[in-house]
Amino acid sequence: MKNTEVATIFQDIADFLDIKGESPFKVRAYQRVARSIEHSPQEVEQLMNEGKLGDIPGVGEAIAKKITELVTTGHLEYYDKLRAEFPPGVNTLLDIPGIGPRTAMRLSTELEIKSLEELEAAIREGKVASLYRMGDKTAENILRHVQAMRSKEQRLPIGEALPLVEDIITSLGHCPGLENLTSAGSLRRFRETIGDIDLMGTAEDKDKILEAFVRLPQTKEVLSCGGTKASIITQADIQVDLRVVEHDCFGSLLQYFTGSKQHNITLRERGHRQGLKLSEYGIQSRTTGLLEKFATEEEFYRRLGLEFIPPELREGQIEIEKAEQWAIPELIKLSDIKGDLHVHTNWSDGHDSIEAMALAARDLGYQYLAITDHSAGRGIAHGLNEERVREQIVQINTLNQRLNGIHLFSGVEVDIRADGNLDLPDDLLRELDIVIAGVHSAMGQEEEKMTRRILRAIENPHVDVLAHPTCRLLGGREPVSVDLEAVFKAAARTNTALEINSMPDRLDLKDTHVFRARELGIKLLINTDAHSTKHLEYMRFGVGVARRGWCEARHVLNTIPLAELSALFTSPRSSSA
Ligand code: DGT
Ligand code: CA
Ligand code: CA
Repeated sequence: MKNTEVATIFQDIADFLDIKGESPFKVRAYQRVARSIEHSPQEVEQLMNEGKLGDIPGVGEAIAKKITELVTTGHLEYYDKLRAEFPPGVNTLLDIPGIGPRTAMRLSTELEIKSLEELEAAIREGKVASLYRMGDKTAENILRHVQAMRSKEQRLPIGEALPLVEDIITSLGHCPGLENLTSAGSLRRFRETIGDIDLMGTAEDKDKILEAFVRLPQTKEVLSCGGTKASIITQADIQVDLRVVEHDCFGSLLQYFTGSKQHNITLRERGHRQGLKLSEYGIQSRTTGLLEKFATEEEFYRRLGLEFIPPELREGQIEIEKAEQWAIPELIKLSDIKGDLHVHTNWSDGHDSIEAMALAARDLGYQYLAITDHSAGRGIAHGLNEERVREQIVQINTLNQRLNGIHLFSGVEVDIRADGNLDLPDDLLRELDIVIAGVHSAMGQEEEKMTRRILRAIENPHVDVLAHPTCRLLGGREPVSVDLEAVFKAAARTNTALEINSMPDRLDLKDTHVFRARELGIKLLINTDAHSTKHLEYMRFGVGVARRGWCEARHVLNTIPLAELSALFTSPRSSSA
């Protein structure tokens, strides 16, 4: 639980007690605790673990007990009981961030609002703003929180969010005077799903840019516009915030709003120990009050004695420690990828011919492409049987003689049957350059059975790669139950590569899995699993996941040049490294 959340609970308690007419001393005691927690440079959880809650001003034994209960269980009985004394409508409104007991009471008693919908309607009708001492600003603020709550409920997969943002960036790119337009937040960090989209830019005339932004064809609804920021809801029902500032403070703005929140908190605590106060405006000396501005993130991090940290690593894990030691790895880039080793053609369930796929791959600057159509397993339409695989090998050889600038590897995506057997015989698999094995059916197996099944496939010496290891579909299918650690160990032992599948709804392995696999020294492949020439462009999503998993080019097999890879494929797997 974060300090702000804990502080909010104690502020709410103060308000409840006040509404109930309790002694002002008691009310003020809770207010004081709320404020000290909010401004504490250290997380209360950490203080609690160190037995130092008493160090927080205003915290005595009784409050320390309440904090401990709250932080360890996520609940506070005393608070729940207080809440229960108030009508249910009040409690519904209380769940909206930015609405405390006082406002909730007023909305409930003066306007008889009991639900989110009623609240939103009342705001739109101007009823909330016309309440005594409420006003437009407060009402607008509440509306923003209500809408933020809604959009938090549905996170957009990055595969949908990224093109949307690129569209907006292209449209806005025509605005004269707007520079440095870039995304921040979870999108820039390349998280697999995006809550809302944060854009940053610099300009002299901010108003003009913000007005152009809210008038974009993508805009469905304008939430706010003015000062340095505008917020819209797009046609795709996702919120986009644009912030525009002057050049000289762009670095700290971008850094702050790229987050993650945890990264920023850790950074801020570190700054605090250095006598510095970090914010979106810059870095302020806590002794002199002097504010330094930063035009770039590089300068911002350097001022803190840190190496630049790529956004994909900013999750508040080990990145700050590594940056202190100047040991941030050179992450893999899309341009490091020399070929795609998992694609389908119209021989199985793909749309395009082998040749069309080859030419599209060449256009992307690749040196090689592996054709890996499906085997004729259960539940796979148009899978290839033994005979068709042999025919395809012949065709690939012919094409290789004719095509310049791209080499085709012959391969297959062989189905791992429910019992762990493969769909095609070993003597055929031996003839192929690359064999990818994957689960495509019986996904509901219990963990032990699924793990045994996958291990069995990995143990087969002809299997070079395990495809989409967890089979999850983002927003569609939960991952299969499998002991991934056992799979990783087996992959490491047998020198089987694991795939990062770049299909935007798969992204499988995911970032944290990639991190672990890389730690264990497992070879990774970034493939698209393309079923058409267009899909080959999904490679960037897999590269993003690999970067979040701290991968350098050397961790990824399909960054090596054709000659080296060919040599790998012709030697037996045990000696390939
Ligand atoms: P999302 O939108 O849920 O996918 O995730 P983010 O990371 O884009 O989060 P968002 O849009 O709420 O805020 C953007 C960044 O702004 C966030 O990553 C870090 C910064 N930020 C927002 N709220 C706070 C805060 O309360 N404290 C700190 N230190 N940073 C914050
Ligand atoms: Ca965001
Ligand atoms: Ca945001």
